[in-house]
Amino acid sequence: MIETLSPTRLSCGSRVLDLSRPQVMGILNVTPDSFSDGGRYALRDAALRHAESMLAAGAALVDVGGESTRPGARTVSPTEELERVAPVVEAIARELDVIISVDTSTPAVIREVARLGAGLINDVRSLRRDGALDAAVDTGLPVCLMHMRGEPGDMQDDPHYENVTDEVCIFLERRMAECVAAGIAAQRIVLDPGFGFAKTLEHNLSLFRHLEQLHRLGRPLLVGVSRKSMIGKALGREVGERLYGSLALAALAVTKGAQIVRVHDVAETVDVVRMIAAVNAAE
Ligand code: 8Y4
Repeated sequence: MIETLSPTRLSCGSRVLDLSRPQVMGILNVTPDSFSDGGRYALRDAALRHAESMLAAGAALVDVGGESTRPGARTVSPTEELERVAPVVEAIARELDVIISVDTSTPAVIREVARLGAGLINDVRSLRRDGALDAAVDTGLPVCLMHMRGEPGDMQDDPHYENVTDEVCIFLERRMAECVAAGIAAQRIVLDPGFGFAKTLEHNLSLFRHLEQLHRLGRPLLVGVSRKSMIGKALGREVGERLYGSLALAALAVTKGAQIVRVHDVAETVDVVRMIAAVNAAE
């Protein structure tokens, strides 16, 4: 069994995340595409119902995101991002007993969702946008720092690494030190190698194989691989056909000591994670 030195509890605003067993973060998309003609509250209500079903399926966190990180995705103004995310965060905080993670890089969004009851800031840009670090410091919330190079729009343009695992480790160690220097206690930090962000299939597979090395940084690890193109490429599967590949990687991530897995298919992943925890609890 992988032994990690990471603490077993993460304080997330008014709630505590128990990391003595692996936890599932459910992905909640709040991009309005399919709700544009459903009236003012259709998006919020659909998101609330989705969050409720993920909570019932065993998710400890839901990750709310209002800005697409897909290559080529349209950029969203801070106002538009806030208009998408804030009502959803407010509704979930009011209605459900779940930790709300918000996938954002935007200072105004960080500050407002903290006020509305978010429990974790999940920033794929590791708080490198102007003002984001100060905003995160002020919230007092934990943050997930993720490895990425460049921006979502250009990150897949021919990425190169000498040793991807070493370089991801060095990046996360440096970024963690910068965040600590700015006033985010190390105990508030979760780390993420950023699968699919500025990495080829070979980079993603090698990074996954050596995932244990990231435990040297002494912080809980979050892994997000659900339905990603590394599964599509390795197996030759379209996005709708990646459940089994996603579950295999969730099982492997947890076996390698990842404390949080970020997934679309919560019920299926919760069974995988609970089964592994049951075996690991045996004599
Ligand atoms: C199909 C479905 C294909 C989803 C690709 C995707 C991560 C993350 C994302 C991650 C953390 C995504 C916001 C990309 N990935 N946050 N966010 N870690 N912490 N793509 O790996 O899900 S968005």
